[in-house]
Amino acid sequence: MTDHRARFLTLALRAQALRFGAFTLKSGRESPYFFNAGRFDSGAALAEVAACYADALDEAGLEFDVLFGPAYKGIPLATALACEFARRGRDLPLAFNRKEAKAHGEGGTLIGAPLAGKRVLIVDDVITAGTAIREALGIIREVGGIPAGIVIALDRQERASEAHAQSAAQAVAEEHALPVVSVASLGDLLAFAGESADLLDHRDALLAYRARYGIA
Ligand code: OMP
Repeated sequence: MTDHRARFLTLALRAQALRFGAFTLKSGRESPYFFNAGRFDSGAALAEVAACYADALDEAGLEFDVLFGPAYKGIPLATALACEFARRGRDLPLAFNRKEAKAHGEGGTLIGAPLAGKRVLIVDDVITAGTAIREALGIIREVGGIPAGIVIALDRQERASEAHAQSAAQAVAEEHALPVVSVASLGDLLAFAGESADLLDHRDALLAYRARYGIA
């Protein structure tokens, strides 16, 4: 496992951003694990997670002009990533949206750098069925932005429905001809669980869940 994957999983477990038990997902599925990026709730944790995103992006070699963080969880992640790129000598414009349009002041739903004509990288937390990412693609295209790729912390590698053979991330990548980069995936978490005594107890539940909803 490459370094940023193991670093990210170690951090996520330490921050309790990755938890095990019984969780109902947005899709209605009952999952034995849940990733809550809201638990990266300190400057140090966000800086560390942003470095993992930046390393994953460097490895993938994606090209983009501006970062876009979808509300809400994408906002601190994209912001921290912009700070990490600046620390590495690359000052990138940053934008994000609000969920409800504002009728006064500057108005609208977009905040930050203009997206029109720019290659936009979406920075988000997790893909399960792909609904949140599709919404973000719609917002970017509406204002003339050019989606250039998607980076997420965790790819849960789930099929959007029984009828699909591909994972939701693969389907989004194919449908929109876009690269989807994840810092880590369910497969990485399983490999990691195989090496960690603390996670061994959860491994069977994760494997059963993957057998039911995951890609082959
Ligand atoms: P999709 O829109 O189905 O891809 O799911 C992504 C969204 O699900 C995230 O933005 C979260 O709101 C939520 N989610 C998590 O945050 N962590 C998980 O481990 C799983 C989900 C989920 O409900 O699928």
